[in-house]
Amino acid sequence: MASICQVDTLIIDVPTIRPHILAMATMHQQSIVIVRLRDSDGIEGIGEGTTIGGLSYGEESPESIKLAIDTYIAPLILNAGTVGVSALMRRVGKMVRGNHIAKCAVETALLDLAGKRLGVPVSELIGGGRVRESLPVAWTLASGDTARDIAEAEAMLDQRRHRIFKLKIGKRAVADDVAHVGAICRALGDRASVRVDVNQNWDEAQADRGMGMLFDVGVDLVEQPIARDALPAMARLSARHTIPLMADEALHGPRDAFAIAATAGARIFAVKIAQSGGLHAANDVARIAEAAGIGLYGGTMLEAGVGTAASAQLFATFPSLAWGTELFGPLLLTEELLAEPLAYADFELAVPTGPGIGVSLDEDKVARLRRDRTAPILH
Ligand code: MUC
Ligand code: MG
Repeated sequence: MASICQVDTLIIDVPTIRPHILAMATMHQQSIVIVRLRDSDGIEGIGEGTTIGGLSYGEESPESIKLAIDTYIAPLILNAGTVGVSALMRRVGKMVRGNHIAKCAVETALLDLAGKRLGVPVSELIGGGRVRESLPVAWTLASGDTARDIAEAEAMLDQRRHRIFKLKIGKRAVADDVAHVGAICRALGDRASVRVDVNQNWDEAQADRGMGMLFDVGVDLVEQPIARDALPAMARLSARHTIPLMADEALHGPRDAFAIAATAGARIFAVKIAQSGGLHAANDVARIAEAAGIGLYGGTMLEAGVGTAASAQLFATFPSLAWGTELFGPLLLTEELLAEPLAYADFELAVPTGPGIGVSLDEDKVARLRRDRTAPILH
């Protein structure tokens, strides 16, 4: 039986197409951790672990993701068989606490390899199998400027690329944020769905006021308005407001999903493979949501092509995906890292159909952009 005989990791820094302004950080670049596995038959599996804004979004950084894999996870999977990915990741989970993004990157690479060996896409290896071939994709307006955001949204509508827009707020006073969002809602009218993400930056009183005002200007949902561990306050806000609250940072896998569902803390879950700790854990989050009558949204950590393809493989198995996805990460970057870019058309992303996660890296790009390269590339 084939076994894993090589585990490599590398970090790639790619500038964003414009500054991406979130409540806790302004991104000028994205740092992508790539994992490559090779088995004893020479077959490769690839995975990605990516976070947002260094350590400002969560407890893992690009550097800690790489270190956790190199030092602690790689020795646990070296010489393991190439099938039984779920059982292998359970063993890893017993030896490595937390580090969900690192685990997701490794699990993705294991699933990619398993899918290639079996000749099937990863969507056939998880959940109940693939039920959709394309996914609606939102775009985030986060330039910090109302007129520029409206122009960006109009361009996306013209190109038929996005008709769902997520606005990053929470940095300015509540009334200023609502004025910004209201102007965008008025400009787009019923041509688009407008949502907001506060990235935990309000307290309960601000959230109460903000959610009421955002409902009045026509916003469709409010993502993570308050701190991720403020579950009683999330439940009070969900009970008080018609506008649905979507959990994001509060959701670090099935246990959080169960706690939020049990306390009616959110009406929508942003399911993220990285934050959940891998595709299987994210699938469990989705199953809990379904059982509780909570709507599903396919979230992102602004991954590049590998992580985005892996997320798409999982979201393609969700029977219901009422709120669409935000799998636009590669489009925010100035460099395409895939040999064949993902296909976005008619407001949707086509789920790759090839074996594994269905994408491969542009090796020249990776060699040129990897952080640890020692020699300049000669053109
Ligand atoms: C987040 O908090 O949801 C997703 C889209 C985006 O622009 O930022 C991310 C992070
Ligand atoms: Mg969010």
